[in-house]
Amino acid sequence: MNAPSTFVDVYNVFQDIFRSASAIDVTVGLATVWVLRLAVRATRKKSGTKLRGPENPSLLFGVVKELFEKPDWGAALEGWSKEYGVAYEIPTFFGQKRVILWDPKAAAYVLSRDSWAYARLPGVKASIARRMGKGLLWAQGESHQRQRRSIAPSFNSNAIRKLCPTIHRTVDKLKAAWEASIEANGGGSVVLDVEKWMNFTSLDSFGTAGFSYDFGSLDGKPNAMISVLDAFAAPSAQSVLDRIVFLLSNFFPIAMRVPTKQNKMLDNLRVRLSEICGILVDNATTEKEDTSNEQLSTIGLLLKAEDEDSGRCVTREEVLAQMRVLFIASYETTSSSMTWALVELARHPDIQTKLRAELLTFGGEPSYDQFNTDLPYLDAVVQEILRLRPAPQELIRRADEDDVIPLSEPVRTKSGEVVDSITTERGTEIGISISGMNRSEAIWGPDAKVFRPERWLEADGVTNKAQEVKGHRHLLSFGDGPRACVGKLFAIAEIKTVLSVVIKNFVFEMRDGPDTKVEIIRGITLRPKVAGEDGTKVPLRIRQYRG
Ligand code: HEM
Ligand SMILES: *[C@@H]1O[C@H](CO)[C@@H](O)[C@H](O)[C@H]1NC(C)=O
Ligand SMILES: *[C@@H]1O[C@H](CO)[C@@H](O)[C@H](O)[C@H]1NC(C)=O
Ligand SMILES: CC(=O)N[C@H]1CO[C@H](CO)[C@@H](O)[C@@H]1O
Repeated sequence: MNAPSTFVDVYNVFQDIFRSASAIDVTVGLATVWVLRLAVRATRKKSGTKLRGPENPSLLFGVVKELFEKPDWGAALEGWSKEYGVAYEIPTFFGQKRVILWDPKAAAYVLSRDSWAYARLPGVKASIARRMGKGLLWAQGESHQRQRRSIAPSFNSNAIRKLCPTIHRTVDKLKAAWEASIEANGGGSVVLDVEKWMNFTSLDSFGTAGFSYDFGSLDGKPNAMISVLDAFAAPSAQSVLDRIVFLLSNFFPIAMRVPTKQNKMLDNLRVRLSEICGILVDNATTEKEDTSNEQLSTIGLLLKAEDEDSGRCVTREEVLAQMRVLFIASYETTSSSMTWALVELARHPDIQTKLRAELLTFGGEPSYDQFNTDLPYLDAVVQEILRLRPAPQELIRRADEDDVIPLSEPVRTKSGEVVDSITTERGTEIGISISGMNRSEAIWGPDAKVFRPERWLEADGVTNKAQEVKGHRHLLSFGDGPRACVGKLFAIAEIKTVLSVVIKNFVFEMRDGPDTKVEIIRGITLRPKVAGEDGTKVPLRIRQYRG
């Protein structure tokens, strides 16, 4: 899930290089720039539709610097879409360009050809290989298709239906832990860092449901897995060499092979992650032999799929690579969505009360199917969180071949011609802003930026334009096409289980009242942070609901 942060990484690297005053750094920096320019010239696109877009304010940074300094990145992209139409070009580093698609039809088209005609940026791919190995997130074309076939059954609706009770048991532990905290604090209320608790819930429920392994974070057990996963996500101290290697890898992926300090650290984390996953595989192999156990977990299904695929055997290293991908891809995304959900509900007490009323009326512990049919307001709240607060911000691809991308409405090109499709050359970079399109006024109407779950329940709440967005129920939050999130049903089941248990049993308030300012921290995902907070990022006041 490294892709969304590429922009940010590259920009940070630049800033660091230029902030350091030493002559040697500046010299090395300039030499890098020169090499990169040569590389860019060699790959610069020559034909294809010339789209309009913002002027280039800086040869080095393009508009990236400007974008990065704005708190509201999506708004800038949305502004340009109003000015230049549903497809436009923005200048990025070293005079490179990226085509921004602000169009549901075009986005659906590109994502449907994902992994064949469109691929991740080479530097991103190299960095995924370094962090996780050559698993699903890295693979492309046939290899991707094969890996996807072996993983998908572990996450289809039948599998998730069986896993739901297990997820529930994990969430019961969260409830017990919060009750104990409130009790220990005198029984009234307690202020807790919900992000930390959502991290624990995310890891423990994926461990127990997917791998029959309880990491025990909710029981207060310190565990190596959390520290490895958090270390992967943490911005690390990089040497000048690290930064240069990272920049170069976007042009020459092979640069990622240089054994810099940062790369050695990533290798080390990957090894530690593999060790932990190895234990789970060994345990699951025993489980597989026990035929009386019909509730096979994810890893059980993964290993079983390997046996039935008569042509070929999946190696242990491939299974481990898959597990590394699954843990990294599931942990922070799910945790950040659940944290956002609690924050939005704390900021909107009326919506929280309405949701609680639905849950209380329903009564018991909903099954997978009841979640889908009997709790419409819960469903709407989750959809609205995914729309307004999607974990990954954007999908970036590079065309592997020349192509023609259809548009839902015509755009005017640089030369003034009006076209209803654009021609792109091999090598063209494409950006699809999930966080922008999900909140676009052109797509969702004038209240696009408001947290309003009701829109999902009203007959005309989802506008015609939004109906054109493919993806998961008109949202791009899980991507779309052959590369769309494989774990989306799991993620939704988990978010719904957490909300159904905690909203029924507790009341959430912003510690300093409903008007508390919430900021967005950009990392691998976009996470909330209460303005002015340092350590504890999202403190919420939690008290027991007593009717
Ligand atoms: C709310 C939570 C989640 C969100 C918003 C989310 C979002 C996404 C998105 C947007 C992609 C496409 C990335 C790209 O094309 O570059 C993706 C891919 C992926 N997700 Fe998720 N995800 C979530 C939870 C999960 C969970 C729980 C799992 C684990 C089971 C998971 C496993 C994956 C995997 C393996 C891929 C790569 C699929 C492929 O390349 O074929 N995700 N996710
Ligand atoms: C939760 O997990 C994310 C991702 O690993 C990490 O960056 C963050 O610091 C964690 N938050 C807390 C409060 O531990
Ligand atoms: C291995 O699996 C068994 C159940 O199959 C479980 O009781 C045990 O805790 C697991 N041990 C480890 C180290 O995963
Ligand atoms: C979480 C997130 O990325 N939300 C963004 C959705 O898009 C709007 C702009 O349209 C941003 O302001 C939000 O930050």
